[in-house]
Amino acid sequence: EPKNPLRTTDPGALEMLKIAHDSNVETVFDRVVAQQPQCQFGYKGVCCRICIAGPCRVKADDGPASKGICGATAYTIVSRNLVRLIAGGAASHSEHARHVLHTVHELVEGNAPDYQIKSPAKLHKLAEKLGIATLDRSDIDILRDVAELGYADFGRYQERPLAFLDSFLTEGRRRKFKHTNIMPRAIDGTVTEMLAQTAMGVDADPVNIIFGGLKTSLADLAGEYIGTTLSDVLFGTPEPIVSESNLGVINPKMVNIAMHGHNPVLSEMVVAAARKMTAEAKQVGAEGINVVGICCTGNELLMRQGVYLATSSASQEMAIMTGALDAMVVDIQCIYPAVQTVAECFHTKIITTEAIMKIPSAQHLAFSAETAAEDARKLVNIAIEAYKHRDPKKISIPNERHKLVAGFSIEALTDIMAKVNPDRPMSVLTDAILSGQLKGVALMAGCNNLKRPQDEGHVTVLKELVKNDVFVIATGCSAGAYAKFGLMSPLAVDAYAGPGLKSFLKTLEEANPQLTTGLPLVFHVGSCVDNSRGADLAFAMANELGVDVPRVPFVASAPEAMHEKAVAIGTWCVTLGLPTHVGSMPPVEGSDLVYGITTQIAHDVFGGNFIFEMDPAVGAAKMIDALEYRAWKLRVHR
Ligand code: NFS
Ligand code: SF4
Repeated sequence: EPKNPLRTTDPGALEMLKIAHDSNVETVFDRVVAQQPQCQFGYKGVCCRICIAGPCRVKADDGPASKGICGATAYTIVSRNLVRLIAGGAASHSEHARHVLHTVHELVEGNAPDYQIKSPAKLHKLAEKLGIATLDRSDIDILRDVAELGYADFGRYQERPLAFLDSFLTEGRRRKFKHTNIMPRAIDGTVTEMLAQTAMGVDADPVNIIFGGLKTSLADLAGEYIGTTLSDVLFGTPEPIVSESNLGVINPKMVNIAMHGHNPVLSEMVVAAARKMTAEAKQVGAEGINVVGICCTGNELLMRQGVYLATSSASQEMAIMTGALDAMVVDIQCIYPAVQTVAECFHTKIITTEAIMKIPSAQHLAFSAETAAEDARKLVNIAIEAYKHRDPKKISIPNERHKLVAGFSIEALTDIMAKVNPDRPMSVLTDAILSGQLKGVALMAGCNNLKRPQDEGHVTVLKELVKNDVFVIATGCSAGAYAKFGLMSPLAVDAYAGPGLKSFLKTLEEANPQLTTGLPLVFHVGSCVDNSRGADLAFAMANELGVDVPRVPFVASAPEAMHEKAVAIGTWCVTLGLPTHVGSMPPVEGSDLVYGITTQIAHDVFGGNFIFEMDPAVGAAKMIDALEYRAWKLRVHR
C-alpha cells in the first residue's frame, strides 16, 4: 500500500509516482503526508513569531492565554500574518519585474547586446498609456523613458501614484483607491512600510493593518504590470500558438533541458541558444535539443515560443524521475529544493542562475544580461555533456501528452473579437453576457496545494464553469493543469462546453478564418505575473459596459492557492471588485473579525470579496451565482 494517499490526479505524474515508489525516491507526495497533522495554531493564523519573545499562540478564548506576551489579540496576530504574506508576494513579483526592468535598462544603455525590442507596437502602446511622447522619437529613446518611470515606481516616494498601476485602472477604481487611501506611491516603500507597520509593538488595529495589506497588493499588481508589459516589449506580445503538454513531451532521443522558475529574461535566451546548437547535440548522439518548461517560465515560453509545457508545480520532481531530463535550469520562485535530491538519483544536472537563489550541491552559473547568449550556451552545453551519462535502464517517460492552443494576450483576444465587431471588439464579449449566451468571465489562477490532490480543484472548477457557459481565461499552474489534462485544446470544447459557450466560440472561429487552429475550451493568458492581463480584461469590459469593475460579471479563482504571491494576487482581485474563490484555506480562521473583513466587509467597501470554499464544485457554484447576479443587475439597470 503506498504511504502517500494525498496524491495527484495528473495522469503523467501518477505514472511517475509508481516508479518513485518502486525505486524508493522520496517526493513531495511523501513529505506532505509526513507533515500531518499540521500545526493548528499556524493553520488558523494565531501563531505570532514576529519578535523573539515569542512564538506566542492564542490558546484560549479569554484570559492571559488569549493574547500574545505583548497583549496582541487574535485579530492583530491574524491580520499581521496575513498582510506579511501579501508583502512577501509583492516582493517576489516585484523582484522578478525589477530584473526585467534592469534588462531593459541595460539594453537602453547598450550593455545587453543579446536583447532587443521584439514588439515596438507594445512599446508604443505602453508609452502612450504612461503618457510618454512617442512622436518622432526612436524606440530606444521611448524605452529609456519607460524604464525611468519603472524605476521611479520602485524607488521614489513620489507625489503621484505608481505609473504602472494608475495608468491601467478604471476611473472608478482610481477614485476608490484614493478615497480609501490605499493608492501605493512606491513599490519598495510599500513593502517596507508593510513590514514596519506589522513589526512588534506597532499597528494593532486589524482594519488599518488589512488596509495596509490592500495597498501592498496594489503595489504587487504594479510589479506584475511591469513584468508583463516589459516582457512583451522584449520578447513579443503572445499570439495564438499550438503546442503540447505533460511529461510525454520529454523526448528520449533528444537532449532534454527543463526551464523551471519564472523569468523569461533567462529562459528566452536558453531557447534561442538551444535552437542554434543542434550540431553539438548530434555530436553526442542525440537527435537535437528539446527545451521544455515547468511552472511559470514554462508558461512564458509556451505563450511566446510554443515550447512544450512538461509539468507544473507539485509534479516538478516527476520530470526528473523520467530519467531522460539532462538538465534543469532554474531561476527563482516555486522551485522545490528537493529537485537536487531527486536529481542525485539520476544523471540530471540542476543549475541555479540567480545570486539570490542557490541550492546546496547544485551547480551555479551566474547569468547576466551582458553575457546572456554566452551564458545560455554554457547552460545548454552542461545539458549536452550530461546526456552522455544517461542510464538507459532508468529511463521511463509516461505516454501522456496533449495538444493545446495558447498565446492569448488581451491584444490577441481583442484582435479575434475585432473580426466580429471592428469598432467595439470588447462589446462582442459583453454583448454575449448581456444576451445570456455567456454567464460571464472567470480568471483561473494559482498554484498546486497538496492539502488536496494535485489539479483536482483546477479541473473540477473549470468543468463546472464551462458547462455553465462561463468564458474562462487561465494563468500559472492553473493553466498548467488544463494544458496537462488536454483541456486547453479545441477538442475539449465539444466534450465540456455548454451550448452558449460553444456557439460563442463558433462565432469567433467563423469570423477568423486566418486562424490555423480552432479555439480552446479555456484561454491561456500567461504566467502568474500575467494575471495583470486578467485585470486588463476586467478593466476593458468595465469601460465597454460603462460601469466600474464591481458590476462586471467577472470572477477569479485560485482553487489550489499555495504561494505568498497567490495571496497578493487574490487580494488585489478583491480590491479591484471581483468575487474571488480560494480553494485552500488561508490562515484567517483564528479571527472571526479578519475572516469577516475578507469575506464580507471587503465587499461593502470595494465590491469584491473572498469566497473561501474547499469543495471545488461548491466553489464553482458560488462563482456562477455571483456572475448570474451581476449579469442580471446589468440587464435590469441598463
Ligand atoms: Ni504562480 Fe508561478 Fe505555479 Fe503558484 Fe508558483 S509557478 S507564479 S506561484 S506554483 S502558479
Ligand atoms: Fe508574542 Fe507580541 Fe512578540 Fe508576537 S509581537 S511574538 S505576540 S510578544
